[in-house]
Amino acid sequence: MPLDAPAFETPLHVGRPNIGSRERFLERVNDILDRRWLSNDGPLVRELEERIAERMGVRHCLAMCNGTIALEIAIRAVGMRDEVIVPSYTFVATAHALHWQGIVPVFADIDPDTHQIDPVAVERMITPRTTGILAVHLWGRSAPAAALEEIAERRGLELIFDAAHAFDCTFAGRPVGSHGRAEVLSFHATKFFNTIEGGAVLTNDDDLAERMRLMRNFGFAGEDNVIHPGTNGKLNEVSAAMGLTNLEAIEEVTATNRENAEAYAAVVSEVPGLRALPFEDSDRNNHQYVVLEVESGSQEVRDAIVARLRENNVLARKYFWPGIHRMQPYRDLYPHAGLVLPHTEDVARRVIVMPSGTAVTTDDIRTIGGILAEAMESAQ
Ligand code: T4K
Repeated sequence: MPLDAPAFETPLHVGRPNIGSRERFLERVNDILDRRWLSNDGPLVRELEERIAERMGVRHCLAMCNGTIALEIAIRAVGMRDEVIVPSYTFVATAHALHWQGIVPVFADIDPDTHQIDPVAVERMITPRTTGILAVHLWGRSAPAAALEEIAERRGLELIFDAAHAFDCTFAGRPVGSHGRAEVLSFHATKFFNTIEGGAVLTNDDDLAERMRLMRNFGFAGEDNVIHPGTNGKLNEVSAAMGLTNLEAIEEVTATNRENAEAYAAVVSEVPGLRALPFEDSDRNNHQYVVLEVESGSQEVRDAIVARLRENNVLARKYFWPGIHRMQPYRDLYPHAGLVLPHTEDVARRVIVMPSGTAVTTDDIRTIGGILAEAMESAQ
């Protein structure tokens, strides 16, 4: 092999889809074609909703066409308006969902150790216009739910969670679905569990569930009877077929992810200056996101490592750099936001998210460990 050949011939991606049995998926698609029922509250969507609600121990699971629309519907359904507090260190969809609903996202800083929104910072950002908090269980790790619930209760604010990364997770014994008024999942192709595109809102609130059920189907309460303003948030049957098939494989995916996370932690422990974000052992986690940090916080070193990985076809990502507050639609709204978001800025500079999932093996990770060690040495 020539010296400059990449370590991997085929690229290793972050977010390579985890896919269950091809045969079961195709069987289900055949059934869909026979039934000629492709969307609008189809039988597979209903089955998927029931299975997810049962697994998460929640009264209602409302499947949606994607996580972003699910967020928008939840935000509207709980009555958020004016200003809502949200982390800047998350995927841009979290803030876009508010902005798209005419709400001003007000960014609160994070805890640098956990990367989760900091309740003290949340409290600091509350103004007379604040109507709610949209927290994120980033990386499938727990947002400080109990502290946020206490603030929301005391200050009379709505609280919902973006749980896009947290499918099948349990935090301090509480499954996702039980925090705040509602929790929103993404089933995008890149997620631990996917329906190609898709998402859901989980809630134990019957009235809220009913409102969201109307909202996702144009407000229809039966043929010719529209009783609520609504949009099209429906999941289709082929996506539900993918979901049901992938649901049958999630124990396997979790086991693989966990093995990969442990393999990364082991190789990274041999590389001075790098660390892996740990998991809480008391929580059930899907281990989908393997998050490394450059301890010095040097963006140059982080970028050099990512570049070296990519030369070797290891397509690591700088999620969620540079922070939403530095992205064009929000930068102009908050030119000085960086001053109140020091930990967001610091963490965004140091993080590298590594490829994992069922397309990556522990042998691959050993090879990646070698690349990381060499890249770190030459970057310093
Ligand atoms: N809230 C949070 C906290 C989120 O992370 C997200 C989505 C949302 C809300 C919104 O949920 P959705 O509306 O998406 O359901 C990707 C995903 O598109 C996005 O869903 C996800 N978060 C985000 C973390 O990652 P990009 O812009 O990084 O996508 P892209 O095209 O660069 O692909 C990511 C990687 O996945 C690449 O390495 C390629 C690989 N990939 C992707 C697809 C679609 C594959 O290997 N196969 C595929 O089929 O946003």
